[in-house]
Amino acid sequence: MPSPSNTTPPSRKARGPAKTAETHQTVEDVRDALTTNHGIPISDNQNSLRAGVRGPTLLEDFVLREKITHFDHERIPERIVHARGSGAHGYFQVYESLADITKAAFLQDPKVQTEVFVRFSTVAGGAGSGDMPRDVRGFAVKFYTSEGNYDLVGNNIPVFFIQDAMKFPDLVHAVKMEPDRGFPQAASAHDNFWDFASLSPETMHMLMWAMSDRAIPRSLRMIEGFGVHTFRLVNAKGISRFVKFHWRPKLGAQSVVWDEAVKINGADPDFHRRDLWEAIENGDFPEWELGLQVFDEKQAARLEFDVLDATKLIPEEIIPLRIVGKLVLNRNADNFFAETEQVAFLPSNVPPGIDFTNDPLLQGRLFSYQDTQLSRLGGPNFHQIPVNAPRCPFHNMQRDGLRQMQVPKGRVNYEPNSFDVGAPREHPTRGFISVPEEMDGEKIRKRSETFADHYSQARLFFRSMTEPEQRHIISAFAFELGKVETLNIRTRMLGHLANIDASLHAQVADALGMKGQSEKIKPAVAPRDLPPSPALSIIAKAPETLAGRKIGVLLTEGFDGALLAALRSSAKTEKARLFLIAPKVGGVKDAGGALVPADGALSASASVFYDAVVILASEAGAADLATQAGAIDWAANAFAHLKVIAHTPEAQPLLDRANVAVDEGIVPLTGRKAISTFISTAKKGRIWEREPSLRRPG
Ligand code: HDE
Repeated sequence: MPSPSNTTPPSRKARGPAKTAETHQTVEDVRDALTTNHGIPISDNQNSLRAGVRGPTLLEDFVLREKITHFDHERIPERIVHARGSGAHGYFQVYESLADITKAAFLQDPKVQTEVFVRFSTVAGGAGSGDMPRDVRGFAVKFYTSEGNYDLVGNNIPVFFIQDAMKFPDLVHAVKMEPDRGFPQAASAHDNFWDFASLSPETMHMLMWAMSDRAIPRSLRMIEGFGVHTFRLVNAKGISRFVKFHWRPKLGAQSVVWDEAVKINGADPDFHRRDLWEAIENGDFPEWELGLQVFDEKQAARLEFDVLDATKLIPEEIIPLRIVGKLVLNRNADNFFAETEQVAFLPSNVPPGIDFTNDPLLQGRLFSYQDTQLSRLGGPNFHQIPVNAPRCPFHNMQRDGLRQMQVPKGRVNYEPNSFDVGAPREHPTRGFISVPEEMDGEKIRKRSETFADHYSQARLFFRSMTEPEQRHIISAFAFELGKVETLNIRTRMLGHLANIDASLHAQVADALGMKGQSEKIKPAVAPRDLPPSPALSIIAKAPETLAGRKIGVLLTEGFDGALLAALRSSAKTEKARLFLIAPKVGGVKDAGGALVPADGALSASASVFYDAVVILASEAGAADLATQAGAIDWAANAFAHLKVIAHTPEAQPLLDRANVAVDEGIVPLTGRKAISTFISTAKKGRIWEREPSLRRPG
């Protein structure tokens, strides 16, 4: 019998990995080596440890186990709402001291730039959903001020669906995928949502906004933002005033048309995220101005509505905006997960000088956001994650807990104490002091009667829109309700629309083929006719500009290089970006034989991505494109989406195949002034007059 020692293989000299066909990238200096999370250098990152080259993998392989275990836990719970988001860093700066209205340190000195992190989001879809559903956009700003973090967690719509936090879980359950079937994802066009909405008349005003172009923005750089609730500002004398916060994009607010949104979601689900990232990467830093509507108790009492009701707005025509500063986003996140995913916004984060009101929706939010981070970010120390940590010193007697990253020193973890003279203590004057407000009243579950008018501002909104915007609202209702299978829900919603506006109601009923079927809904308070607020329209106040916009230029073999050069220089002057598209990504040769590489192939560069398009085709090139369905769709979509189209006369066969009819927005590139005609037409935006001939609601 062999002795036991004979069964053990002779001890072997440790040796490096046996290199086979796979790629091994190595370093000379062990200090540069890949390591485990505990610092042990790794010799082979391609192969697990196995018993023989074709044998089973060994449990002993701590390198593999650590790598896979970490990977298995890479995802954290996504936000229950606003899961899909895009973020960036930047700064905020006031134009002048706001000491008259607030003592907040970051609003005192126009020389001070306060670091910010901003996260934009959709509400209903999961983290991996597309960027272009019909939905509200979140606009959350974290200001890292010298007196602690201030989080202004707003939306791109100035009102909200509900008036009381009690209803939020129901609202969110209703809009998200239906629980038995798991669809639809990121869409309000389904029975549960409209069932809830039609049974909650307080949603009516917000529904008008959600069905408007506001819910399908062209770019995150082109949305307005709103704090929604009424807040308070408090100055050094302790005088408190009410305030509504507004963000106004420097590029102007702009939206896409619905058919475009549907197609963008398929062609590039990251359309908004990419657009924001590319703009910042290219140095086109998006910018917003902060506007304040400041008013006192007396003015509040004179308003038509209760300022504590988040389903109401204050028209700018009644209390104008005071523009006080600018927000600039100038740096993309270094790491999406570490920053954009882990950022935690808390409406309860306010520095001295800013305070809350008794808006019952806001009051609920003050609890909810802190609470949700406990499960999302794994414990009470999420404020230590770099993107969440204040930039100013922070210290207190809170200790321990999951994910404690700090090592607090010393014996003292309580207060008051006599052991540590340097320990942090209260500051009676600079510390946060809530505005003293007298309270009386019964402890009661009841909504104030002053919240009960659910239709007048919905009507005001509809009547403040331009004709194209009204058409879009009608189409959106027709589309969404058209997807509702339960007849009762449709008839109930039509009943609400009748209370909002007779022509809106008639047109939606017609588009649904449901004339005469509306349920009669008795309003709690009869709707009133209020003066329209033109400031609520996007189209009426759209700036004539191509700044920050993208022009798609379709080139064919033998195109006119001089025209492209002229176009390039005009686009540069206008601060627009050109995107060159060719049948193949390798590019095409111009008439002079010079190769021009394309930015994208035609099949990957749908015309929905561009604000205006140009077709620089040679005769042979156009003849070829006119046989291709992809090219015909490209031109037909640009036309259907009301875009300005410039084209060389040679491109006519393609335009004919695409049924492009001549109007003000079709600019032939003939003669010396043609490029400037194209630019000045494209600056006006879409050709709204074209729309009625192309589609009707339904
Ligand atoms: Fe939110 N909301 N919300 N919300 N909300 C969240 O917080 C909540 C409301 C808004 O980019 C959650 O960290 C309640 C109004 C934005 O990270 C959660 C109520 C407005 C974001 C939450 C509201 C908002 C959120 C989910 C009714 C506009 C994304 C994850 C009382 C003024 C912030 C999280 C980001 C996120 C609760 C209503 C804006 C669950 C209970 C009104 C922009 O805490």
